[in-house]
Amino acid sequence: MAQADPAQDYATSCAECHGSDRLGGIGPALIPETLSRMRGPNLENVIAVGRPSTQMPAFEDELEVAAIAALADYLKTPLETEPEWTPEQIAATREMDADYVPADAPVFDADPLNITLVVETGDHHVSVLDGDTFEVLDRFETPFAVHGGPKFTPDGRFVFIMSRDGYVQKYDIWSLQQVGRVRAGLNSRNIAISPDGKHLAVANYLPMTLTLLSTDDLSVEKVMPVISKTGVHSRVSAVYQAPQRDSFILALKDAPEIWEVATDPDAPPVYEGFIHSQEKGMIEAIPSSEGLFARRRIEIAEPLDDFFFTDDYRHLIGASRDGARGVVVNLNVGREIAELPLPGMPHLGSGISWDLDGRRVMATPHLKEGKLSIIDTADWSVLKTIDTEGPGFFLRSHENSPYIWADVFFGPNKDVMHIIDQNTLEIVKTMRPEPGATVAHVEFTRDGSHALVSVWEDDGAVIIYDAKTLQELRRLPMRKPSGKYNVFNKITFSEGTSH
Ligand code: DHE
Repeated sequence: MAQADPAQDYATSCAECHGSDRLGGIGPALIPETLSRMRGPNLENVIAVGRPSTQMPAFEDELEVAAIAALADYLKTPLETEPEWTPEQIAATREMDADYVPADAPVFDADPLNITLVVETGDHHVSVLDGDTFEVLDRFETPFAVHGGPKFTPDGRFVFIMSRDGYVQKYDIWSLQQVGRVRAGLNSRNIAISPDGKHLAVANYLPMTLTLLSTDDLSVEKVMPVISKTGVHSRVSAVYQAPQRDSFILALKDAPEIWEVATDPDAPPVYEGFIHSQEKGMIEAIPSSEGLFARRRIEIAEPLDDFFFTDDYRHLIGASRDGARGVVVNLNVGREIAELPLPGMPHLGSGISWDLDGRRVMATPHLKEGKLSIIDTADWSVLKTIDTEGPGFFLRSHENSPYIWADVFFGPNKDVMHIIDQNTLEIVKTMRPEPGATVAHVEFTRDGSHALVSVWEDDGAVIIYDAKTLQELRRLPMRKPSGKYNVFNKITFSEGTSH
């Protein structure tokens, strides 16, 4: 039997759609950074039988089983050198839709602030739902494999959506039309919008950069290489908007630093570096350039990611590398101030906060253990640990709801949704709306009267619940719906949602 030659097979069968450099073309990038995240059918199976309802054909008639296995292994090998993705290359991918016409007013009767977007990962679309009638006003195609929350302009009119291959799509909710697209990175994590809605930051793994785009026309404003003070190049795990600070906060995957990037053109000097003086809390700072996109480094003991921020954005909790601790950083003084035990890999980015007996508390699920931790943000103690039927991924609540909705995402009970009373911290109901299916991620309508839950399967659905009685009202069929995002809850930074 002939020896398999995966590089040749790639060039013959894959390169035309996925790029000769494996960085994507009309098909997605085929690199380990993307493929290790691939869930569902495995890679060999996709090569053999293709992907239904996409342009990915089946290769089982052309390639032998051993050749398919060798090709799958080849795709999982890292690229030999880190590819460049310069501002010029980014700019060359920018496509603004010629037939886009900005509407003077919403082209529908629904409340534009009660629109909810549903990301349907089954066939890479977003459904635009009227949050009152649950009618689908539009269903548009997204780039392949959207990840993280779409980000809305402060007036709620435009939304930006990012794919793991680094594409950013701009969509006009009033006109129900795509405005344009650009590829801001080659493998990206998430996006954040500046408080004034003018700048969009894209956190990249490949290359190790932060791309800053103008939200107006998706043009490149700046590409910041991410290099630590000691010269370590780092991937950016995530970027977050810090509204009160008028900045972006960056989690660095490979370097013991947190970066703060100013989004206010009139920002006072932010600081290039810090020298800790002996006196507690005092810092000597070395000023860097002033204003827009000036960068400040906060040095920490080890890389942290998956941030939860307090409401005033003075503090963040990040997850430690060993997945056993939460580390609290005071962003004002720029140093770690506390640690708390959170074994089982806390998923702090899904954290939500509320008032409990006069205390400001937050809750976080854990990705490796079936429990939720409730934390007092005044003294950073763990108030309570709630046992659930398995590890969860997302939490949601709303100012007008007394309940926390907590999914179980992994394991045999992935069809479970727990309802927890915010005051007693007890599970008051455990639902199994679609036995055997993954049931996850909740979003509320603007007024908190309804909760929307995803049946995260290819022939899935969004289930609409009465958020008070917890009764199911309707099911909207959807293709593997994942996250759902209500415009009002997002632009007002509702305490019951992650940001
Ligand atoms: Fe996510 C948000 C990181 C795997 C679906 N995810 C986020 C955010 C981060 C993050 C930093 C916040 C960004 C934002 O919204 O701006 N996610 C990670 C990981 O590190 C992790 C564990 C591994 C990885 O593959 O990168 C991971 N995430 C997943 C999935 O496997 C999920 C379930 C399916 C998928 O789409 O890949 C998934 N992540 C989501 C969703 C959000 C998200 C739906 C937005 C939640 C929201 O309500 O805002």
